[in-house]
Amino acid sequence: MNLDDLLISKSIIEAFHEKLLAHLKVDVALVGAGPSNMIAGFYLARAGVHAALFESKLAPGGGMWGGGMMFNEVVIQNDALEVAQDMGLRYVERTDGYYTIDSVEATSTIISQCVRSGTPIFNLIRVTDVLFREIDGAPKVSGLVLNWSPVEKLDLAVDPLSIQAEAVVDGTGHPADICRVITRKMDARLNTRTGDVIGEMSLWADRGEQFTVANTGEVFPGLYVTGMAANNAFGGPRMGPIFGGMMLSGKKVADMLAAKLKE
Ligand code: 48F
Repeated sequence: MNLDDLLISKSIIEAFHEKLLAHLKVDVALVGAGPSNMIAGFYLARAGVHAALFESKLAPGGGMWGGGMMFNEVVIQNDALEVAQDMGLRYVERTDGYYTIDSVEATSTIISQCVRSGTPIFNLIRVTDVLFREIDGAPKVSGLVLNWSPVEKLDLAVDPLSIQAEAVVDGTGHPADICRVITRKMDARLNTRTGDVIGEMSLWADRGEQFTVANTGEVFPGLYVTGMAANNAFGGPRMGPIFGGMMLSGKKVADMLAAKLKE
């Protein structure tokens, strides 16, 4: 076979544009490809929900690759075993109810499961803003504003594009980037104690894990939080290299949205 360079370029351009056009209007737009949002993407696709995930970095995976202090293993607890099994993760039991997973295998498996389930990950795209609309007289987050990540990094004056979504999930981890857009740009109040992103507290695994799952949900009409973004928005203790809470949070937001969209 004689390879034609133009056909290689044409194939990539056509395939990417088909994928992007198919996701200009989605049920759920997920921001940030950390473990919680990728797990949400997997369960949403499994429930038949049309979703897409946008990640600013080259490699999806967020804070899962490096394990604890670069020891590339993560811990999950008993409560998250069902999610781990759904995701096809292999784990080793250490001591009563504590399991370890190779963090490279865990991250790559979760990425692959999310994409293969039907929720594509658009990497190298940064979400810089939201579409903020009044629907029946009430404000609602109705989509995302996107730009190539290098545009912001290089401070280039290039206008973004936007996509429409019934719901947006902030899974941006520690910065809770999308929640901050609401308070910074729109001067609106989140559904938190202060109306703003409260910020995370010092590490306490037990409390942090429970807090994250309990506070996963809608933080503003049309905007949901999952994973560390939920923890940060509502002001809970961080939990360190244990990932069961992230998994349960991703599943919880997917279940909530699948049920809501069915209504
Ligand atoms: O932080 P991250 O891994 O999210 P998570 O699912 O998981 C947290 C854990 O990894 C860990 C932890 C658990 O013990 O504390 O930190 O909550 O991933 C967040 C992803 O969001 C991307 C960022 O590059 C990362 O991959 N991101 C952040 N801001 C934006 C974004 C943005 N504005 N647009 C697109 N992606």
